[in-house]
Amino acid sequence: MSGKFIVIEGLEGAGKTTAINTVANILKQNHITDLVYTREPGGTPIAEALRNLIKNGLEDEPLTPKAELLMFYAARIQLIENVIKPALARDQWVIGDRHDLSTQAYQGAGRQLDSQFMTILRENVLQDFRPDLTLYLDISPELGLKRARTRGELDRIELESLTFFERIRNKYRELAQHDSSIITIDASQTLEQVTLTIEQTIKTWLDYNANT
Ligand code: Z5A
Repeated sequence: MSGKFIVIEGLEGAGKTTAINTVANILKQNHITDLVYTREPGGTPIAEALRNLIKNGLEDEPLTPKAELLMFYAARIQLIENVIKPALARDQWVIGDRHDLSTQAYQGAGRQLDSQFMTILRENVLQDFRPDLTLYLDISPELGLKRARTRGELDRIELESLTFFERIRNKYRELAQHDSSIITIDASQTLEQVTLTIEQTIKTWLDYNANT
């Protein structure tokens, strides 16, 4: 099989880190060993600098929602052109911690940015570049934030209200329902159950792709 781009998505505390390791293990068991890991925002020097700005802000200057959106796309296109596309061209497999679905959910629904503006920006920046598969880890904001808080201090986005995260979750679910390349995983289950579900999902997907 040629290189593929698999993305893990979900609210904070959904268990993306564990899911990434599970996906990598299954791929390796299937002799797909040349893996590249990405995270968004980030993954190149410029994108990492943008990540720091997005997460922590700078001095007291308010970051406007539109500026935040543009920074996510600036970071994303640096990553796509300089890391993801070259890796796929070398037939490596890329496992991404978040991608554009996050922007649709967080900036589109969370920040409630104009959908026409978002579509135009996405089409112009990404053109037809899309992940081959996205695993969306579905969890309530209450449970996700509870898990995330065990790790310590919250960043600028994590300090948003519960209704902000509820809008994001609803958007994720809506987008997943209408896109067959997005598979929803119930992330409220125990770690063992989530791991098992992801293993089965990836195996089925690999079998399907090997036979088409
Ligand atoms: N953002 C955006 O707004 N727009 C965009 O376009 C993009 C991103 C790309 C990135 O922050 C922020 O940017 C994020 C979205 C926004 N902001 N928020 N809020 P980040 O990269 O620093 O954080 P994150 O992506 O949200 O990752 P995370 O907080 O590390 O979440 P996670 O990776 O899903 O969580 P985890 O570390 O795997 O799990 C959390 C804890 O729960 C950990 O102790 C686990 O052991 C535990 N856990 C995991 N699964 C389970 C189960 N099943 N049961 C019990 N305990 C579990």
